[in-house]
Amino acid sequence: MSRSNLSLEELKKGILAGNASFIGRAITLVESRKASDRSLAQALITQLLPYSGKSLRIGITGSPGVGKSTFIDSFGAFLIQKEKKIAVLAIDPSSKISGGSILGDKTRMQNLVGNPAAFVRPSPAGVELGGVARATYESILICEAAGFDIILIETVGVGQSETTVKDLTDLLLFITITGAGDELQGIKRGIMEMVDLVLINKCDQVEKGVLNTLIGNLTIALHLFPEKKSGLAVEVKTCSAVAGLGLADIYTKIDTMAHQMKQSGFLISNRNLQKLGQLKRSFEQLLIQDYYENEELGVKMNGYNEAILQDKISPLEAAQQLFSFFKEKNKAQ
Ligand SMILES: Nc1nc2c(ncn2[C@@H]2O[C@H](COP(=O)(O)OP(=O)(O)O)[C@@H](O)[C@H]2O)c(=O)[nH]1
Ligand SMILES: [Mg+2]
Repeated sequence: MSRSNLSLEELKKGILAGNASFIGRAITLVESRKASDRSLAQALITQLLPYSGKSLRIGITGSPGVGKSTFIDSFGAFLIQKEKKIAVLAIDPSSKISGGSILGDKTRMQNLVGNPAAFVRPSPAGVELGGVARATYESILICEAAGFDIILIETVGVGQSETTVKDLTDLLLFITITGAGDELQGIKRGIMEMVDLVLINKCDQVEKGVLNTLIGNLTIALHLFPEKKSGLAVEVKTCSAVAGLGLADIYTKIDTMAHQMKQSGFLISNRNLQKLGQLKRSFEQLLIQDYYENEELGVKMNGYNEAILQDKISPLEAAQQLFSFFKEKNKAQ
């Protein structure tokens, strides 16, 4: 059965029944940039919206190699033991360059791959971050309609991807290890401000004293920031994804945080803000796309290059002229 001969109704039924193959196809559909796929994808998402929203969405970030995928695998297995259904998605704008990272991640998730209570989906390769963000959001909705209780979204600590995952999730976990220097780097890159829980992984291979120093430094770093909008304090926990240490404590913490966020109304208000932010971002993206698909405008833009380089016109003035031209053109259509 190819995707094209699946009707919207069949796809929806398959997803609501939690059928992994249908969920996979639906995600492939929302990842597609073909105009015909987009309209089908949008119709599907609209149909699924009433069934969405019930999961806890957790983002997981940290530098490459700290053990994010391994943690997701062992924590996911732990959650499955607690009768939870787990979906794993990835936001990886660098996959275009690193190529093998997607496969690498899947091989680190042996507890989850093939487990009926789990669904693992690597990020689309060769798609720019804006496209990955949209596809990930729609994939979250699909997984929620399919009945997954917890959605874990892995992202590499590269550029904008952390902000993107923050905008798509209820809780952001930051994984670090001793010797990574994340106490300072994390502050510089603005991550410490965004995170809800910090995990020090690989504690199986670290001396207690070294671990305590890092916990102390991270705690000091976290205190530099004002209270979070959620009202929850950011804690530092330790774990070993490989040895399965610390998972129960982390689960209790996350469960408590989720409960508190629901009680206070923060979970809903935060998601509402995220939805409205997405409207704005999606609209901006369509505008930009429209612009770049306009050949005439591209030619006109290039026409300014020489004049700008020779300081005959300022880049800002040229932009203004291009924008006026763009607006006139759209009016004429
Ligand atoms: N000793 C130890 N090694 C770990 C632990 N977690 C992950 N690793 C190893 O760290 C490496 C990178 O892990 P991976 O999950 O791919 O990291 P990611 O890039 O953050 O997703 C792998 O070789 C893992 O086996 C841990 O808790 N203890
Ligand atoms: Mg990984």
